[in-house]
Amino acid sequence: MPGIAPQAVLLPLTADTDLPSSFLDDVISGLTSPQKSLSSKYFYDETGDRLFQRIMECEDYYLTRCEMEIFRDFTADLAVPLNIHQSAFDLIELGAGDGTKTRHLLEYLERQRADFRYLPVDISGHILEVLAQNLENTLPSVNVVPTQGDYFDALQRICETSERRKILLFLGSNIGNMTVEDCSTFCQQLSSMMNPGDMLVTGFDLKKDPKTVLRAYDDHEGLTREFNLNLLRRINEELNADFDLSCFEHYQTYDPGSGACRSYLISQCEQAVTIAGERILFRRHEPLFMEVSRKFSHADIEALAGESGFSQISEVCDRKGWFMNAVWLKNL
Ligand code: AVJ
Repeated sequence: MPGIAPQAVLLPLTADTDLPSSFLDDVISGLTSPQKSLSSKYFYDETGDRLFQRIMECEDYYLTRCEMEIFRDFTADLAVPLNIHQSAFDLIELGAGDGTKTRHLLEYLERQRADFRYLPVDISGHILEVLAQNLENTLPSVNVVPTQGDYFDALQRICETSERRKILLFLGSNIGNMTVEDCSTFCQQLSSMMNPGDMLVTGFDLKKDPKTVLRAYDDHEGLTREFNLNLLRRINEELNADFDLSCFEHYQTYDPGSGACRSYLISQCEQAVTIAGERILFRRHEPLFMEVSRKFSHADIEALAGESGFSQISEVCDRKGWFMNAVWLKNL
């Protein structure tokens, strides 16, 4: 396996959970339901990855910069509640990506001579190779064990092979893309796989001036618009469909009460789209729901911890108070 640090051992790869057939099934089922929708988990093909990279760098999208500030400038605030000298532990990152934020924490743990392994988990084998290579070059003494695959499958395999205390990282406000129910189920499922004393660090985007939130998803450069339209292009390419991208317009909403920021593509005319032989009709101005990015209050976050079997032991925010990394301890 080229590009993997020598000390890294790749656990057996799981089956790819995103086979074209389930992609097609999900697309058809979303487009034939009364409220048409597509799943934002399909945004991230190669072009989608590149567009999201540009979104993270753009002026209007503040989330990444805020969380980076926490990891870079408040590393100790984040790390102290983790009790890093209590015992050897596995630091498991769900959806690690290229690990740019985590690097600050890893450097800190190294300096503190904590006894730990870093286990990044990602659906993308490619990004894990990039991550492992970067860490080998810059932090060669950290023991890195990448795992490719679905979060719960990967976590299951890690639990079967290690008895150590677990500290889980789930960053980037990825939790915001789940509905209220899915989010609750997800946290409970994580909790059920953890032991008392294990911890979970999650990144939450906080409720704030609604205009600031809306702007992040309706940016001046039109990147979010392109990001959404890219999924239609991907469906055309991979599922043999004929979406006319010029007949859909991006429409973003933010509801400051619930904290749901939603994106839609609005059909500009009455039209038919064919996908793998199936004809889908769109009315003029019919919305196609693409993604929810939920925003949380401090109280929302503590309540979520409580209902999922955790106690919140610490919260660290950026200077503007726009983003929070919450540290949860798995209850006895
Ligand atoms: C990667 C899920 C954190 O919801 O803020 C960015 C994805 N969508 N712009 C988010 C996204 C539109 C992003 N997350």
